[in-house]
Amino acid sequence: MSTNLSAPDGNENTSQVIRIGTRKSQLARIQTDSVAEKLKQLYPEVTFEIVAMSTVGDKILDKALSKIGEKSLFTKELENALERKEVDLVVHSLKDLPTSLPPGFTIAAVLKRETPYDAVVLHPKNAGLTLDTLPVGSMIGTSSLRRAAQLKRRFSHLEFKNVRGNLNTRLKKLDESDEYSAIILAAAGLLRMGWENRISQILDPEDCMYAVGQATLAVEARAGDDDIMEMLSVLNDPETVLRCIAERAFLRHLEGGCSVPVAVHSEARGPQLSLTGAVYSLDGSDCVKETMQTSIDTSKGEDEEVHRNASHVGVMAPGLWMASRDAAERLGVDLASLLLQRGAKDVLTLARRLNDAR
Ligand code: DPM
Repeated sequence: MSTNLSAPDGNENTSQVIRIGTRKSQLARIQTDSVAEKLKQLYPEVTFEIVAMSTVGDKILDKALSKIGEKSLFTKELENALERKEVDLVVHSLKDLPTSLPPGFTIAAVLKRETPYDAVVLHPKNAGLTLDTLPVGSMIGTSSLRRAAQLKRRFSHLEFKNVRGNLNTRLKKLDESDEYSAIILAAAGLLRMGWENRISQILDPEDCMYAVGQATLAVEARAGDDDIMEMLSVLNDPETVLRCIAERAFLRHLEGGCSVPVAVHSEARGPQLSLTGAVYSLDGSDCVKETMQTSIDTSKGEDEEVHRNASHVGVMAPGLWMASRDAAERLGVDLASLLLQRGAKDVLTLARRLNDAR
């Protein structure tokens, strides 16, 4: 007779408990809940618990993101909790995850990307207007150097000013004062919050390209945790994985980060992955922008065992063909090299120096 492993309450399937770490903001909670829901449906026998914590990025609200100078602003406390095994996985916005993760951590899932574009949220008194038709000198709130640079280039009649805080705080600052005529936010965040009625305009990539990894949820885990990695790998969306590997490789090779104005646009059309990348001077007057393509295969591929733990810019996606993951990474590196050849280095160096001096 086999040993009786059942719990004292007689429940045979003594439940495995998986703890999911999240930041405390409402957006972070919504994002984490959506991933937890998916996992519960896929693994009904497992109990998932959510553990919320504050991060440096949530606590320092009086400084522009690009000035705090800490890369892992929103991720460090969560990674500490992962390391101490207080949590087993952490849900992030991929765009907040540095392109080089600390050793021992990995991105074990990249979920299907939502609308990647930025959106304009108007002060209610400006209802009906667009960035084009706002009066000369209108103040636009954003602390993203990427958004400010591109929009200054395209809408020279507007002024720009930092706005920090979580989404709730920003909308409040917009609505309850006369400081800003409008603020710019990622459409994805607004949609997840259920605030689509506040979106008055979605910015076209011609006017404003998005940030690396924008509108994409990622799940971080301990690199050696094979069971968790296996569990999470089914969440991967092949097209998003390859686009984001290319985008992250581009940013890493440029030595970008959130303190420089770098923007991307990527598309997977059948066997073709295309990536457009650009760097801007802070005032938008200089721009180096190029597009490159590569061939990929987004069908799920069973690679050899040796490739299962291969990481591409921090992303592990064992169910996807290694050749495609390599090609996506090379695309990002090649595009960054091309931009650097065309003068991106000087543009970035100056932007960094000016931003540090502000
Ligand atoms: C990063 C930036 C911003 C966030 C910089 C950028 C926006 C900062 C600002 C790296 N992280 O985009 O150029 O507007 O002052 C952030 C948001 C989301 C993830 C909110 C937003 C939600 C959307 C998503 C903050 N991180 O961008 O409006 O999952 O991409």
